[in-house]
Amino acid sequence: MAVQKTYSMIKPDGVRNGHVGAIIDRFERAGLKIERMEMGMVTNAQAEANYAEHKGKPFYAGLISYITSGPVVKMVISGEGAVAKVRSLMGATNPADATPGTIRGDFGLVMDENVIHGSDSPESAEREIGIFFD
Ligand code: IDP
Ligand code: MG
Repeated sequence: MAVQKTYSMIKPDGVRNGHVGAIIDRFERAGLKIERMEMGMVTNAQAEANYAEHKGKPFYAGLISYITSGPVVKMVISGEGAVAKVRSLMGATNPADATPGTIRGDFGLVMDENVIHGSDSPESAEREIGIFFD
């Protein structure tokens, strides 16, 4: 394993429902480092770039309008194997399937509002960090 960087984002429902502190606590307890962090809105252009792979899918329009609907917390996270570590702390995409003890398993209810985003590979991480941070 090597030290990696990944991009993670607490989605509008995670912020609105007051889970920011708990989520950051889980990352830090796992030994990950918050390198950069910013609260703010996601622009339409950022949302479309981040979710380009889903363009054309039935849920795409809803996903773009949801992720731009309210403030998010944007983070660059680093650590040994950070990409997979963040994905494992997040849990399955559908909160209904996510294991209790994971962020989505504990704080999410439905696929459309699943609390958190995390890059799925080191290549995605580099691309996504470039979308959200200069
Ligand atoms: P991931 O966030 O676990 O990487 P992806 O398959 O990359 O999952 O999907 C990106 C996001 O799109 C999900 O986090 C979720 O918010 C949304 N999404 C994915 N599939 C569906 C669906 O079938 N219905 C509604 N929203 C979906
Ligand atoms: Mg994904």
